[in-house]
Amino acid sequence: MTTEPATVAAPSFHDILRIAGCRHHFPLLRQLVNGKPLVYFDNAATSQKPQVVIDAMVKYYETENSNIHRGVHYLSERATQAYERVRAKVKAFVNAEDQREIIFVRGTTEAINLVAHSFGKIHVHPGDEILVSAMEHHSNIVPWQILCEERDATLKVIPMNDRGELLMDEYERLLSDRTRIVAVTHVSNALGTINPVKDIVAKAHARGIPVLVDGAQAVPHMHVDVRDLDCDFYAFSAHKMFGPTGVGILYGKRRWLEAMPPYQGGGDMIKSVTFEKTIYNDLPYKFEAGTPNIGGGIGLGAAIDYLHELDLGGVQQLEHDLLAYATEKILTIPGVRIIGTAAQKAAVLSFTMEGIHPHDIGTILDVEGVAIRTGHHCAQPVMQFFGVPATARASFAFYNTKEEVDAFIKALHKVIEVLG
Ligand code: 7TS
Repeated sequence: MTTEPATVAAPSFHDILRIAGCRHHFPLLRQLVNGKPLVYFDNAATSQKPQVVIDAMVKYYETENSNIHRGVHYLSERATQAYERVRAKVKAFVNAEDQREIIFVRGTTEAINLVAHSFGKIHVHPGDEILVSAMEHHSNIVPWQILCEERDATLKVIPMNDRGELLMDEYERLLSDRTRIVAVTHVSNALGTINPVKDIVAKAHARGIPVLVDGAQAVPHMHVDVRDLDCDFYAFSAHKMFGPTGVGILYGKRRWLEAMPPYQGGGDMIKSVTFEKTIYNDLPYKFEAGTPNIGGGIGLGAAIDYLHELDLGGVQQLEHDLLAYATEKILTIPGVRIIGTAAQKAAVLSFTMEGIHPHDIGTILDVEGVAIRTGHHCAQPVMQFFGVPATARASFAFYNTKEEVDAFIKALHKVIEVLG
C-alpha cells in the first residue's frame, strides 16, 4: 500500500467511470436548494453519507441496539460483536498491526486531546518543546497549547512558504533534544496541501521523537497505511469519510498506548474498582470510558466497506482532475487569488476575490444552490500568514462533477455582477 499521491497506481478509465456513477448512492445530493440543483462543495467540513451507511445505522437501531461489553443477553452480544468487527475493519483500513491500537473516540479533536493529555502527562516537562506546523487546524494547536501552559513547555511552529508548503530544512532545524512530540496534519483543510508525512516521521524518528498525524482530511481521499508512514499516532473522524458524526479513531502504536495513563475515567475502562484502588482495563478499553457511540461505530464500519468497494486510488484521480479543472476555471475570473498552491494538493480550493468579503461570496453562492464554506476554517494562523481575514473554500468529493464546477464558476460571475 502507498500513502503519497505520486506513487498510487493509476486507476483504469473504467474505474473512474464506475466511481463517478456512485453519486446516486447519496440521497441528500438529489435535492434542490433555492430552486437550484444542490452543488455540495463543503466536503472538508463534512461529507455526505451513502445510503448503505444510513441503512446500516437504521438496521442497527431496529434490530441490534443494546449496550456493549457488559450484557450476557443475545442483543448485547450481537451489538458487541458488530462493534468489535468495526474495530477490525478500521485496523485493516489503516493497516495497523494490532486491533488494540485502534481506539474509538468522538472524532479527530478528541483523539488529539487524548494524546496531548495522556502522553503529555508522562512525557512533557518544564522546558520541553512540542512541534506543530504553521497550517494546523485549531484542534491540533489548542490541545498542545493547553499542555504547554500546564507543563511550562514551549510550542514551536514549522514554517511554510507562500504556496503553503512546509519548509523541511526549517523543520529539521527545529527538531531538538527538547522536542517531545511532533504533531502535523497529513492534509491541510484550509490550503489542501498534502504534507510529506512519511519524511516528517523519518526525520523525527532519527532523533527518537514520536509523531502524531492529523488525518482528518486525508482518509477520505487517499490510502493511509500507518505502518508505511511509521507514525506513532494517527487521528481521524468518520464524518469526513462518508460516515456519521460523533465517532472517530485514534490509532496509536501499542508501546506508547500501553505506557500512557487513561484519559477519562468511568465504566468499561476498568478491570476492578475499590475505593482504595482501581485497576485499569487493557488496551484498547483503557481509553474508552463510558458507553460509546455504538450506532455511529456501525456507520463507520459501513463507510469503510463502501470506500473499500469504491477504490481510493480511483477516488484520488477523480478528485485530482476535478481540482485541476476548477483551478483552471477559477483563474479566468478577474480578482481571484488562490490561497494554497502547493505542488501536492488534495481536493480543496481556497480563494479570495478582490474587494469582496468571503462571507458575501458564500451568501450569493447559496442563493444559487452552491454550498461552500467561508471564514477562517478553524485555521486562523493560516489566515494570518496569508494576510487575509477569511477565505472562501470549495472542497470536493468523488461524487462531485465538472458540471457542478461549471455551476460554481457561473455563480462566481454572479457575485461579480452583484458586488464587483
Ligand atoms: N483536523 C483537520 C485537518 C480538520 O480539517 C478538522 C475539521 C479537524 C481536525 C477537526 O475534526 P473534528 O471532526 O474533530 O471536528 N475541519 C473542518 C473544516 O475544515 N470545516 O469544518 C470542519
